[in-house]
Amino acid sequence: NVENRKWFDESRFGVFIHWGVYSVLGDGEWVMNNKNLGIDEYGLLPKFFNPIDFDAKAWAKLFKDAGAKYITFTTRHHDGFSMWNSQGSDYNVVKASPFKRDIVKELVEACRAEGIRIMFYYSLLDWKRDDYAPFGRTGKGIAGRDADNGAWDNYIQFMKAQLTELLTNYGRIDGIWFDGHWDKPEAAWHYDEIYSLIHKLQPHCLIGNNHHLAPFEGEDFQMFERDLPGQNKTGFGTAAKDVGSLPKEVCGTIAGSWGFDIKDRQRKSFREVLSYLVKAAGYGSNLLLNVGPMPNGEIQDYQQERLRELGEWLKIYGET
Ligand code: FUL
Repeated sequence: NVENRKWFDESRFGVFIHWGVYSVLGDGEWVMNNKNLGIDEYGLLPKFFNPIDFDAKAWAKLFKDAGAKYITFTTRHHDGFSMWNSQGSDYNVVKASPFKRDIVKELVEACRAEGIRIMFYYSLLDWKRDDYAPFGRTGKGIAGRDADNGAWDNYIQFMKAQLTELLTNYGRIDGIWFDGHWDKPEAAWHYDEIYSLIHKLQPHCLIGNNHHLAPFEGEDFQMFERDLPGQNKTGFGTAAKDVGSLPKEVCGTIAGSWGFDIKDRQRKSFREVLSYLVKAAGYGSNLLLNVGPMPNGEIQDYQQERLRELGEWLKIYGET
């Protein structure tokens, strides 16, 4: 629906937030797979996730000052840990961490109070659940999963139940940002059912999917990972032939990695992030610029600075 997409098409700037129990290790959000941590080993991380300095209002204020029109928050990344009080899985921040607070709820409320729209990142791929078997392209080295106990229908039902929670319990949500498609063949995902469920629950809710292909039926915007539309320089991008006519969104990071990485040796300068924003806009695309908050709940100073600098720039040059 073109009307529903209008705000997005005009937004130009959003903040991406990668935050989860992986942040505790300070080695990026793929650490479970990259270091082949077993289910029991990785399963200790929620016990250490206690972000006492998390202040949703301060984040929302920062995003507002940055000139962001929306945020996209990792409600559940590939590690399968839910950052809200999920009924569908006890492996969540309220039930499995000492923090016991519903982070999605706090963030949604704080951003909404600042007039910032909310989108939810949601991973299709799951490195933890047994019903996700047979394993896809990733996660094969993760010990402790029961490869014989796949129950795909069950997994799809589980995703539907979680999406229903996210789109029922948190008020108006403006988009779902799917990721992890590439782990399984397209037919596995039952997109027809999942997309229609989303639009049934919240008709205006936009759907995007990070599959690096032409948009599929039912999607509302097309995303380009770490690349400008059609420039597949990083291998995460999309070939020019696959650039469609939907509203566009380029996503990139301020740091080198998405989730908190303590080494963090690829900090982008203001000139770099600004040129990213301007180039994306030149393609008629939004920039979704990522921060990777630390396990204590703080966003690193230099990432805050980049956001504030962009906000200052947008205040002067952002209006058309
Ligand atoms: C990718 C994911 O695998 C990364 O961890 C990150 O979330 C990026 C935005 O999308 O496909």
